[in-house]
Amino acid sequence: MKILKTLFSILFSVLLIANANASEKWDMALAYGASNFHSANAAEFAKNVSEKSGGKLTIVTHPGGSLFKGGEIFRAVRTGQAQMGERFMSALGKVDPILEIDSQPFLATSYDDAMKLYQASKPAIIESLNQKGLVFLYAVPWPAQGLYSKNEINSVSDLEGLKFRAYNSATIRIAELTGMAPTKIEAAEISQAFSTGAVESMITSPTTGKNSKIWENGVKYFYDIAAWFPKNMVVAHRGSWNKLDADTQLLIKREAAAAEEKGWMLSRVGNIEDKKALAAAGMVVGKVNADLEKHFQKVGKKMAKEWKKKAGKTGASVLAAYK
Ligand code: PCA
Repeated sequence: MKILKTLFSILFSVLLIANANASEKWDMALAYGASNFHSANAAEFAKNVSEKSGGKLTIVTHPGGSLFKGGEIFRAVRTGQAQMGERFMSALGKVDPILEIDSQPFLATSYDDAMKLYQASKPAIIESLNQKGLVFLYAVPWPAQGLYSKNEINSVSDLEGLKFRAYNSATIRIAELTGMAPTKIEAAEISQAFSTGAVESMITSPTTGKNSKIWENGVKYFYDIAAWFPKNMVVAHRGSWNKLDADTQLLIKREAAAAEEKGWMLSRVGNIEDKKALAAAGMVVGKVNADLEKHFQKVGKKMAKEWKKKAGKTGASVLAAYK
């Protein structure tokens, strides 16, 4: 009897351990608020994977920078502190210039071109991330980027000297070439930066302006420049990925493809609806005038040259594939 009891208890422990190995819990770090469409889409992706994995994998999303802030997520996933995360791709230009291709002004100015650029750059992006121990899963663009300002902007001289919130090297460069004073600030800190007067202008989507209720901080004007559609990407830590069985990996890939398709659709909707929301909140929503358009085109040309130099052979072949 005693032997039998011991045998049972050993068997029970073995089963417990096996079960623990079979069920993984992953943390997915998200920088943007839960109601942002990227975060909502990621939450749905995580839920679908968790439900369909048959208890083998549960992905828990942490929106609003609650696990890691936007600026920390890439490193956190690289080191496996988070098994999965979403990061604004073009903020990683210093890691690899190919990651900032989608923030080059006037390279892709419509969703169709943004998709073409994405397809042309995807193999190089996947390869670059692979070398850094990351598995690329999906990428979704923000709506077209526009200029926000506390004051009316009718000429380049209205922009000169303005304190400008930047989100990557490209927006810092635009500011420099325009005579503005840039500071890099994550989306989560936008409201505070405007309300304290640390900044008075920025370029971002109507979505991010809406999400940060930018009109409550004295920002009255939105000018639709629509010169690029920067993307968020979702990546996984390769070491964690390798621990999953082939079925679960396939499930994640399938759900990632579905999330990507849905995300692009949500972005298109936001590109129209979120501008309406800014106007409904009392903001003046319009286009930049011809003079400003010409200025930004000029800035774009200069930046294109600079980026080509930085991005070398890989950049050149991606541009060739795009065109
Ligand atoms: N919103 C993010 C990135 C691009 C966008 O539209 C931000 O402003 O940080």
